[in-house]
Amino acid sequence: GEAVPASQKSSWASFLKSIASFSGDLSSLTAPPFILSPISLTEFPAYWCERPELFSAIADAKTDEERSIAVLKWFISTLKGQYTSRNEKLGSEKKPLNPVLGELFYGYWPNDATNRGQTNLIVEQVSHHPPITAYYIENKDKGLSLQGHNAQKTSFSGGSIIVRQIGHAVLTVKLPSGSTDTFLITLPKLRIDGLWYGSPYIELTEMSYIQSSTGWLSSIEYKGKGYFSGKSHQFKALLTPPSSSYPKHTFEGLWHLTSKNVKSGEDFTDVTSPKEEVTVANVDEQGDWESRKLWKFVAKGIREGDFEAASREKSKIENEQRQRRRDELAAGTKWELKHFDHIDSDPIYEELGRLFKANPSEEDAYIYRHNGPQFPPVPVPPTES
Ligand code: 0T9
Repeated sequence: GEAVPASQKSSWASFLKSIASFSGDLSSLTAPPFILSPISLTEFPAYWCERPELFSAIADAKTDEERSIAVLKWFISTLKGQYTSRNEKLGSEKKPLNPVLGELFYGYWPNDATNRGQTNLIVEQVSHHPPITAYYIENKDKGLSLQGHNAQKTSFSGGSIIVRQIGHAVLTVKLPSGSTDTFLITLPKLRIDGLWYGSPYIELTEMSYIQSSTGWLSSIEYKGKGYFSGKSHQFKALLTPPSSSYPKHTFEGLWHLTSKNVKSGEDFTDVTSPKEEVTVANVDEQGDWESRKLWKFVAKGIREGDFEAASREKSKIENEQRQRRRDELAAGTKWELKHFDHIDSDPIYEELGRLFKANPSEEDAYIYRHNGPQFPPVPVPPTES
């Protein structure tokens, strides 16, 4: 492989062997330095809102149909960030830092002159083994919230890592009438290709769904190279009206570039312009459990190529965690989550999932306790006149 540094070829080969003969939690496997990312998985929920104007536009839709289209447009426009941004930023998909139990990530996107409202992000690592990340994203000004959690089941097939995403997201839209439109969002399956050459990248496969409580349903199909147009990162989404079996709208294109409304020929999504990264407090102002503070020295080691320092600092964190678990066991106490309550079965998932025969038919959830930090209120910049 060309992307693998000569000195790490044998360690990459043995890493690939270990993932091939392994199923379960990949995050705990030790990988060679060149493939390590200095960013923790707790930062990933920020990908949901890096186009804040598309998120806030959901609140401005006039009808149930328009709202479902706006949700689909926002969702498709997040995929580039979620699944290809590490390739752009770090050169390839890389192994993220494996969050510790209780790790936190806070951030926000400020309001602006268009009055899109401020959007806040609260993330907590609610399980270490298996890794589970819970998040809550809220634009109070617009009456929008997104609550979800993420876990993965991985396997190895035909030289690729197959990742089934466990978890879902629930988007709640407060309508001017006082009622709400609730959307259940399921997550696509991933295939991680390019492993052999040491330059992993993600392709999406199979289907995901967005079911509105008004009855509108988006069914999104993902295809990569070798299908349909032969290009990478293709999708086709059908939007079906309440209790109908025929789609009214079809959207098609490349989720990392542009797409179109097939019938009208109008442009649908376009993510070729820069996205807006989440605003996060300086590391020095962060609490000890906040991701960038917690991983500061590990991340520094990885960024500067000082992998001995990185692994020393990582061991410190892991030993401290092991000691905590031992102390809890001895004291008969257990770790308390800070921002979320766990429920065994999510009634929204069950109710909306039934409408499109979601598989599985039940999922658990983490419900936000509305006890997040105070985010700095950001003054709206004056409009030019
Ligand atoms: C939720 C996303 C998820 C998290 C990541 C599979 C993966 C961990 C989970 C699913 C986000 O909304 C979207 C994007 C990327 C996913 C990660 C890609 C990845 O490789 C890791 C796994 C755990 C690995 O690190 C595998 C080993 C690595 C050497 C391959 C690059």
